[in-house]
Amino acid sequence: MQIKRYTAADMRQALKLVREEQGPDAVILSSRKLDGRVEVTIAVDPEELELLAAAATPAVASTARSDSFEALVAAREAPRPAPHMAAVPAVDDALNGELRSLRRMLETQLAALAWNDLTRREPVAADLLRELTEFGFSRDIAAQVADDLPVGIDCTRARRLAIARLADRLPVLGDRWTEFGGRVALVGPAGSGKTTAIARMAARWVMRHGAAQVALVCADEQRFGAREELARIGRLLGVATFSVEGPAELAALLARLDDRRLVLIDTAGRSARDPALAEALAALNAVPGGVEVALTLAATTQAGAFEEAVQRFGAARPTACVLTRLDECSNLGGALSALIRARLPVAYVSEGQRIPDDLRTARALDLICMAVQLAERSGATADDELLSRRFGGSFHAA
Ligand SMILES: Nc1nc2c(ncn2[C@@H]2O[C@H](COP(=O)(O)OP(=O)(O)OP(=O)(O)O)[C@@H](O)[C@H]2O)c(=O)[nH]1
Ligand SMILES: [Mg+2]
Repeated sequence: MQIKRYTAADMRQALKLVREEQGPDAVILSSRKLDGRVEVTIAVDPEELELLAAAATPAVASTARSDSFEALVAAREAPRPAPHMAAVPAVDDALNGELRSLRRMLETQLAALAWNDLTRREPVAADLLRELTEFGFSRDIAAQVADDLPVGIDCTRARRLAIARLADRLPVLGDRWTEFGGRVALVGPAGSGKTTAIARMAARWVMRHGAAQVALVCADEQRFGAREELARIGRLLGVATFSVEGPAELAALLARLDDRRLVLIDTAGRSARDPALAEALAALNAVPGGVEVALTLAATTQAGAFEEAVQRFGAARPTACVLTRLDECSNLGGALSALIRARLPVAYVSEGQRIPDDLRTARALDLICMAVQLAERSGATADDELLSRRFGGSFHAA
C-alpha cells in the first residue's frame, strides 16, 4: 500500500485527476485546503495499478476500453506472471510489518503519557515503583505493593512500608530441619550447592544433637565422584553415609533408617529443561513414607532462569528452598519475586564456602533489606522508558 497526494484548484478537479491516474477504486484517505488549493491524499494498491496498466495494453484490452470495467475484470482474471504472484505476499508482509511497528509506536507513546501522568498524579507511588524496579522486583510484585499504599503517605514512609509488606509476603520456613529433623531430599540445578548445603545442615545438626541420629544418603548416580564426596563429608562429621541406585533402593534404605531423626538425601543436579526432570521428581514424590523436598537455587541465577527453575522443579512440590551464593549475587529482587509468586518458603541461605559458618536460617526482612542494599551498592537505575513500558497505563490493573 502506498500513499499519494494530488492537488488541484478545487475538489472536483482533484477527484478527476485521481480517477484518471488511479482508476475508480482509489481509496481517498483525506482532503484539505492548502494555499487556496485542494489536496487529496489517497491510498494506492500497487497491485491494482499493475492491473490498470495491464488492462491498458493491447494484449489484454481486446475490444474493451482500457479503463473500462470489463478491461479491469479481464486483467484481474488473466493469469499473472510468476514473479508478480510472489510479490503479493511480500506486499502483505510489508503492510503487516508497517502496521505492527505503527501499533508499537502508538503503544510506546501511550505508555509514556500514562507514566508521565502517574508521576504527576501519584508521585509517591511512581517513586516507589522506580525504587522497587531498581531493587530488581518484578512488575507484578512492585505494582501490587505500590497499589496498596495508603493515601497521603510520604516517600520515606512509603519505602519503609513497602519493605515491610514485601517481607510479609516472602515466606520462610524457619530452622525446622536442623532443629527437629526430617527426611529431606535436596534437588536443584547442577552446581547450585546441594551437597555443600547438606554438609552444612548435617554439621549444624551434629553441633546441636550429636552424630548418632543423622544419616546422609547419596542418590546421585550421575556425577562422577558424588558418592566419594558425600562419604568424605560423612567421615569428617562422623556421620553415617549411604548410597542408593534408584527409587526402590532409596525407599528400602529409608525404611531401615527409620530411627534416624534427620536423613539428608543428595540428588543429581539437573537442568530445569531436562526432559527427564519431571519423571525423576515424580519418583522422589512417590517414595513410600514420604520425603520432603528442598529446592536448592543459586541467587546468582538470572531472574528468568530462576523463575523457570522454580516452576519446573515445582513439580516436586518442594516444602522450601535453600538459597545459595548470596555472597556472589548483585541483584536479589528478581529471585525474591519468583519465590513470593510461587509462595515457596526459604529455609536457609548460604553466603560463602565455609562449612558450617556460611549457612543461615532465612529471615524475610533480612532478605528484602539485602535486595535493597545490593541495588544501592551496585547503583542500579531504572530509566523512564523502562518504567513507562512496565507500568504505563496498567499500574492499577496489575
Ligand atoms: N561462593 C559460594 N559458593 C558456594 C556456595 N554454596 C556452594 N558453593 C560452591 O559451589 C560449588 C558447587 O557446590 P556443590 O555443593 O558441589 O553443588 P551441587 O549442587 O551439589 O553440584 P552437583 O552435585 O554437581 O549438582 C562448590 O565449589 C561450593 O563450594 C555459596 O553460598 N557461595
Ligand atoms: Mg552435589
